[in-house]
Amino acid sequence: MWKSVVNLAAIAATIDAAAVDIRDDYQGLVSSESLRSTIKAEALKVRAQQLERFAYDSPTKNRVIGSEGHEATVKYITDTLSQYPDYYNVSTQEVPLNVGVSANVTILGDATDAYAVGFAPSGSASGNLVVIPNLGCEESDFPKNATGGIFLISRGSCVSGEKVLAAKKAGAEGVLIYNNIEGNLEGYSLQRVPESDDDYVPTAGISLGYGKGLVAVVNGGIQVPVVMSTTSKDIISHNINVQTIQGDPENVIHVSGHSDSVTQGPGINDNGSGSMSLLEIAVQLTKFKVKNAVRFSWWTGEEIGLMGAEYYVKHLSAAEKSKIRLLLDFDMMASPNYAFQIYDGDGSAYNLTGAPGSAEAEAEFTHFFDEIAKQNHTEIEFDGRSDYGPFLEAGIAAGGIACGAEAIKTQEEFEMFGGAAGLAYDVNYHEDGDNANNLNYDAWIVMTQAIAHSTATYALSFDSLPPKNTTATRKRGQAAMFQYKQSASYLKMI
Ligand SMILES: *[C@@H]1O[C@H](CO)[C@@H](O)[C@H](O)[C@H]1NC(C)=O
Ligand SMILES: *[C@@H]1O[C@H](CO)[C@@H](O)[C@H](O)[C@H]1NC(C)=O
Ligand SMILES: *[C@@H]1O[C@H](CO)[C@@H](O)[C@H](O)[C@H]1NC(C)=O
Ligand SMILES: *[C@@H]1O[C@H](CO)[C@@H](O)[C@H](O)[C@H]1NC(C)=O
Ligand SMILES: *[C@@H]1O[C@H](CO)[C@@H](O)[C@H](O)[C@H]1NC(C)=O
Ligand SMILES: *[C@@H]1O[C@H](CO)[C@@H](O)[C@H](O)[C@H]1NC(C)=O
Ligand SMILES: CC(=O)N[C@H]1CO[C@H](CO)[C@@H](O)[C@@H]1O
Repeated sequence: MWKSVVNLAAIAATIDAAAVDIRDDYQGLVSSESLRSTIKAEALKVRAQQLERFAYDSPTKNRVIGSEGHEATVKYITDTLSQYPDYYNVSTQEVPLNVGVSANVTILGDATDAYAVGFAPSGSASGNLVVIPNLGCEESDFPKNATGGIFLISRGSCVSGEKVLAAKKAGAEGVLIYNNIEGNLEGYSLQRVPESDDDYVPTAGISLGYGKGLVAVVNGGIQVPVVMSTTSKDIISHNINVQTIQGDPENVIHVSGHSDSVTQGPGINDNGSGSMSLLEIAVQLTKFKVKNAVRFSWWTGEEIGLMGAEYYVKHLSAAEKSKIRLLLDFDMMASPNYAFQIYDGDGSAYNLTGAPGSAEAEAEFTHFFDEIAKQNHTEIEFDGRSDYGPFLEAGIAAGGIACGAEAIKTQEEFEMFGGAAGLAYDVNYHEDGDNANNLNYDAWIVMTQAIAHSTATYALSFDSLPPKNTTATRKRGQAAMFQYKQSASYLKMI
């Protein structure tokens, strides 16, 4: 709350410099304890419910990129922080994206249920079906002598975009991707190859059952003619970047989450919880002075392949990259069957490390859980699976925490955190049940306190991090990304 002032004109002259000093609840220089004390479960709940309304008010009932629910989310965050013009510089960055609209596929003369794959262009293709063995991740899976045709490939093991690029190279006119688990591919966010230009052929998705049936028919020696047309559209989506006007802009603590959901549900834990933790912390931070500049970002297009973060990092100059001392990324913060997981930035658990500073970030979160929250914690692979991936690859130190997605809680974790062993951390992961009622608010408040702790700690000082060193870190990030691409968690995402 701002103090009401009698003489607005008189105060206006000085308000710029003194703005933060006249808040009723202004509390001076930030500290971990003071910022943590401003975090209230009730406020988080209100924000989660707000996001859920955006999703449910949207015709598509989600907050996927290009939807009204996502646009409303972006507007809500920017409007909220634009209320502090003396404290934050709020800007949005246009991110051009391609999303699937519709696909019509006729097989053996019959129209079939098929879904447009967002990364592929609008277009038509026809030809006989060519079954690609294995999973189409190796060049050797593809025929050397194909002259056109619609290639049928199973989802799985590598990014769908890689398969389609390889198919095109091998002469495909179009591609049908069938699911590798039960069900059709409606609402899946099959991923493009990061950084590649959109040079794909028309691609549509079909169900596992239908795909397997077609494999059997073609392998039985029957020619299967396919006629397909797909529509996708270019949209402009937005990253939100907000930076404190105070604080040293040459030494930035960068705190981020993502603003979009998948198609299947409102996306309140994944990953509305992380983005609302950030928003609440950004609002509360306005009560305090900082020494280092604090930047908050909400990325778009995470769910279709880290598009927003990738775009952001790609457009950062070397000088801008070197200002970011540490990137902290927060995604699912309120999983119902949670575990407190810290990114293994020192590689002690999974043998993957990031730029110098990543190990220290892990140690800071460990300190928080051990000494402040007095909670158990585990480590998760520092594999680039979320928006910190592009930063890792660019040699920027990174860290973060998570509460668990679709993986199963072990007996040992059950003993550490309670909940249920043998069940997913979040049974609603990427489903319509991922709403405000299914959040674990106890976990969420601890996680948000952890974000507040790290934000305040680095807003005060980077003394605990190694000095800036912009050389020779990129390799490590790239090694991590390479290893990541063979990891089980990656295989589930594509
Ligand atoms: C605010 O941010 C924009 C975009 O990053 C930048 O161009 C501009 O210079 C910033 N303004 C201030 C006052 O820092
Ligand atoms: C294409 O190559 C495969 C093996 O490489 C061969 O079995 C097949 O007969 C060839 N097809 C044509 C049309 O040449
Ligand atoms: C698919 O068919 C529907 C109904 O005929 C039509 O409205 C839509 O534009 C078609 N889409 C494509 C990609 O051809
Ligand atoms: C860790 O990874 C490095 C390089 O990727 C490898 O040389 C080393 O053997 C690994 N260590 C363990 C314990 O797996
Ligand atoms: C931490 O885990 C141990 C089991 O490994 C359990 O006995 C203890 O109660 C847990 N502590 C908290 C604070 O949950
Ligand atoms: C920067 O890092 C590289 C590799 O980790 C190291 O060889 C080099 O000595 C470091 N430079 C400075 C100034 O610390
Ligand atoms: C696609 C997806 O699941 N997005 C992210 C949601 O949050 C989890 C946990 O942090 C990430 O692992 C996911 O990548």
